[in-house]
Amino acid sequence: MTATAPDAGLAEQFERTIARDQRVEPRDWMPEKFRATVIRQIAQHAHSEIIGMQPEGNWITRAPSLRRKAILLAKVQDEAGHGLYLYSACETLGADRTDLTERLITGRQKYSSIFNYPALTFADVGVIGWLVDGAAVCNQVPLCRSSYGPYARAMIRICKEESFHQRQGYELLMTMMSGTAGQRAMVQDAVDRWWWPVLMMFGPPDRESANTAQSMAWKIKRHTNDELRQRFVDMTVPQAEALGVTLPDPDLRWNPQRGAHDFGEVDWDEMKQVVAGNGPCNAERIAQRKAAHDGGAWVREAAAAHAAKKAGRERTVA
Ligand code: FAQ
Repeated sequence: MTATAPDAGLAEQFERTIARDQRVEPRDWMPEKFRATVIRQIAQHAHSEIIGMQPEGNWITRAPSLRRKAILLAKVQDEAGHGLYLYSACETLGADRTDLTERLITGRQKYSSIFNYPALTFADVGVIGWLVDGAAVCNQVPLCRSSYGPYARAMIRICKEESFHQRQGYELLMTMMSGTAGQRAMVQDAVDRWWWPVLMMFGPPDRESANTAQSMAWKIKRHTNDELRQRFVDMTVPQAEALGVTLPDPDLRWNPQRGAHDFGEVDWDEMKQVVAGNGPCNAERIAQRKAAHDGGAWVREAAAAHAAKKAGRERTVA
């Protein structure tokens, strides 16, 4: 592993790598704070993918057709893959996966606030694809240029899949919007419930973001939270118009001077409450994750016993 006490040469080399827009790789020396920041961000991201399976996963058995069920099953499975991929990226920094899971289920590490809201109707499945995956893509495409190599490379594949998810959500909503008045109302209701929580996915406003300045200086993050939130709003308004839904913000309008949309203030108190564990579904999400983890203990034990036996056999042969 890497040295903890740098000589000046190692620290300079790290700074040069960042300044030249090159990637920091697992074996390179890095400041401990850089390592801790990247672990924190990737772990939170991994946990979000895993917990994020729950709101939509609840609809797999209730999907309205076999086609929709197959699509949803594949999407939720993709999220599991993203989580595992990201836990692996964390392990390249010396983090331990069991420890990360412990931190998640004991509330010591965060996951995205968005997954603490319930998916009440099948229109929510479409809106999660369109808006939640849409926000994820907007936030994560710049992370393909993140300065930590394994994270940046993981993001390339993840973004391709998330963008596919976004389009499947939009297609589902298009279908519902060309259906009955009841279906159209269901889509509008889902948009009304998800719009503001989706804007919270980009993090607190820049003036309150504890980590942005350092993460930008280290090029872990490439844009601030507010920049990406603005980009998402600008990208989504024409999509909402094409779909025929109204975004629930009376202050939302094009500002020709800024060349961007003005929009209303997010309820930051609500976000703080949800991040602190007091959202509508926090307890349920963690309880379900913990039950799955406990239920899988025998599989992990069996896999470890098998690996030990196999290694023993290989040693005997050698
Ligand atoms: N929820 O100083 P900042 C997805 C925390 S994946 C909860 O601004 P930073 C795929 C933050 O961690 C969605 N906590 O932090 C999918 C920090 O905590 P700490 C996840 C939040 O890191 C789709 C504190 O607040 N995506 O959707 C939230 O510079 C559909 C101060 O904040 C990623 O993780 C929040 N919304 O910026 C799956 C992308 N916002 O530890 C299933 C990668 C902030 O200092 C279905 N992550 N916090 O106490 C990032 O880009 C960044 O980490 C941000 C936060 C932008 C999320």
